[in-house]
Amino acid sequence: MATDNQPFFQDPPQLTNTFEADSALRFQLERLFAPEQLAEIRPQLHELGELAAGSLQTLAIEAERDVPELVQYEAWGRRVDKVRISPAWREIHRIGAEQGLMATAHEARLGWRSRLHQAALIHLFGPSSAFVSCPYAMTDGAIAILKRYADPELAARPLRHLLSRDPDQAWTSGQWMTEKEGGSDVSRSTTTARREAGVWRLYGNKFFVSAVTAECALTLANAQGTPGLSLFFVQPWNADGTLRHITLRKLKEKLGTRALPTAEIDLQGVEATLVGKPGDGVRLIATVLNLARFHNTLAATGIMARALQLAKDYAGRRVAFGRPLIEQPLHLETLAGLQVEYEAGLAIALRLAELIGKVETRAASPLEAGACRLLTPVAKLGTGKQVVRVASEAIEAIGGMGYIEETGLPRLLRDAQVLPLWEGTTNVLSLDALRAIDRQEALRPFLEDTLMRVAQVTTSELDGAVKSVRTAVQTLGRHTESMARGNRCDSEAAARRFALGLFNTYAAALLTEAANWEATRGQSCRLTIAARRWIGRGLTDLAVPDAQYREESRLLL
Ligand code: UCC
Repeated sequence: MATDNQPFFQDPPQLTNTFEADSALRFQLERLFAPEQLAEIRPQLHELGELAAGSLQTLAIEAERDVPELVQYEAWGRRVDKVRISPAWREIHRIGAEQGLMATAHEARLGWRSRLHQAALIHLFGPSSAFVSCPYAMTDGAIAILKRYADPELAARPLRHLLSRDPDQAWTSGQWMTEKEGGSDVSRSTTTARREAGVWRLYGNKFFVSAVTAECALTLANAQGTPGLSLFFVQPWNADGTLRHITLRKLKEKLGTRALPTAEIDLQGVEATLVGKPGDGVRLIATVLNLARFHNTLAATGIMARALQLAKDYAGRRVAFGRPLIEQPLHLETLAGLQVEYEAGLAIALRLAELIGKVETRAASPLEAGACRLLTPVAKLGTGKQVVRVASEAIEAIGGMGYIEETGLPRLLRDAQVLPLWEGTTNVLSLDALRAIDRQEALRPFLEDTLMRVAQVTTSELDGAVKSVRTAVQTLGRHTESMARGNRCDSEAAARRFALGLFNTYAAALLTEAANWEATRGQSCRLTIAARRWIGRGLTDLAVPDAQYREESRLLL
């Protein structure tokens, strides 16, 4: 309170070690790792949490202030197409390499749990990385593709760089997929690959090159003489920072991710190497898409954690109507609701990490492999929606000052908004869930895995939760059967509700499983509360917009 001599200044929200402040993350890791494994990785998680609250965050703020600049012509009139990048952005890359954000997953020192380890690192790194996390998302996919499908001799050098923990050696990879004609419908791509003097050369335009400064990229093109799109590997940059047979049309002005140099480029004969079989490009790039969607999920959980950390900290510092916000009943309930959202999203993200790790190390059962295929779009679309809600509510929880840049909250909301659309919008992902069900028969394993999460629950306080999960699984199963008998338009029109039903139900099963683990160890009942509240909101809303309903929708519009 202000006195005559001392004016009032509000304490701003403070960031402290983001790992130690994240009780949800620490709880889940304790549950999912063997104690000796957790003891091994804990010091690194602590260190990254410290960096994320300190010097890494300072670099991210600097990178956002000093945004990338396209230098199209040099002083003497020559076209150079260079991208000037902030030193802070480069430094964040160096920290990413030193932390082994890619190497951790692919060296697989902890077997399939290495993906979990990596997930925790990306979750902590993301919100203080000025979206350097984006090139890492694409790099992860490129590594997987090069390992699996490229000629080993060709792949050896890029893989060495992409996996390097040495910041002077480390590369990242881009993924150039979107064209003017095709963002979601990639089959409309017009880029061509021509065979010239024994090498492939690419011609066309790529409209959303998310991180143009990456040292290499995977891209799709129509290869001469082959139907369908083919996958190519490109190294676009010369050592002097100029582009090889590529011109840079512009850097995009985006709502968020402002430090990230996203470009439109013209391919004018850049040399490329075919990866895999000609015409197999879309099927191959699905591996990259799926890993990028996993990273998108972690970007969402990272931002949710950060927004909540700031909102909770502030609620303890800000006094209104005679007491701190955290003691105001409605404010408390609002924050608790956001915490439940976050706990659910995090549980799903970490389960996806487990499943991906198992599939990659061939430790997955067929059931787990099927569940992984369907959980990937479901996790991405569900957390993509959550993060915008949570970031927006966190701003509101801080009030007018939450709307002010210095608190760091506006950047979180801007950045959050890319997550429901990057690498597939909510609707595209909902249709991918249908694709996984139709083509890979992924529903049965997904639902069985959901039931298995609650099969071992022994705590009687969780009986209601278990029952709700089982009922929701039955409802989802019945819905799918009736959709299979109905017409395609109906199931597509209902796909988003259905996918969100899968998300809600799977999250409920995971929270219940975790609550049981917590209860059997005699710990607090935090997760029981989270599971009950998550389920209390309702798990499925599967009303099918049939032909008449859609006609009414047309009238509405
Ligand atoms: O544009 C973008 C930038 C936005 C803003 C960027 C700002 C920068 C900030 C970044 C911050 C991080 S993002 C790009 C958005 N576009 C996409 O994500 C693409 C969305 N479209 C899809 O996901 C489509 O479903 C396609 C392209 C994957 C497939 O479409 P098609 O042409 O209909 O293909 P098909 O016939 O359905 O699938 C071809 C094959 C099939 O294999 P088979 O024939 O063996 O069954 C499919 O089963 O690929 C298989 N397949 C998959 N397999 C398709 N998708 C998958 C999958 N997800 N997993 C496994």
